[in-house]
Amino acid sequence: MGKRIRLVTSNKGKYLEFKRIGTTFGFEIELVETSYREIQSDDLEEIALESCRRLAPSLGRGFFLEDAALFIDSLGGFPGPYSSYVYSTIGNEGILRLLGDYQNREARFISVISYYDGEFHIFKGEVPGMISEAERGRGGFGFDPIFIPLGYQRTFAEMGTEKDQVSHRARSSEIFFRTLKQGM
Ligand code: ITT
Repeated sequence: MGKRIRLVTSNKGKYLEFKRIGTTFGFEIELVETSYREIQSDDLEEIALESCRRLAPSLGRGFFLEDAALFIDSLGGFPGPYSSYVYSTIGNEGILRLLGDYQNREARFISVISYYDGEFHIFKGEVPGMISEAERGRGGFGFDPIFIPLGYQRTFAEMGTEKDQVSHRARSSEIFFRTLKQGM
């Protein structure tokens, strides 16, 4: 069995992805469901770091959390740090409607992991791509049915576990787990 490390999230889809990716690096991810208040900021790193700081006194060493967001170029980076709120209000359908028939459908997903081991560490991953014309696929979660990573034809929701090789989370996780393995 791998080394156990705790992840704080309320998002089951996110947990399942970290669990799968963690396994490939020899880590066992344990889910911690505890509520905390996120600060508002344009800066994902600041949000992730501050959330981690708030949880550190009660959770102690050896946990991480992640703040992820979708940035759409034609919408000036919207929904960005408001991704969670936008997803739960207007959802994928609302995003497609907002984009209408804009020619430029470029977008990116960013993942920022914040880890506490007595000190605070940040690991960032990004994947460029496009917003699809319609929702496609049943896998994944959140905005997965409308995001096509650069170099692919399928949405994240159509890719299944192949998403683990190319996503923003795959990229932030890779640096994170490699660094952890080296003993920081
Ligand atoms: P926690 O903060 O509790 O971890 P959350 O769902 O609020 O859960 P984020 O703030 O990181 O997580 O995510 C913001 C929104 O972006 C949220 O609606 C997610 O569903 C969505 N999202 C994050 N990562 C995603 C991914 O890999 N694919 C599709 N949507 C994603």
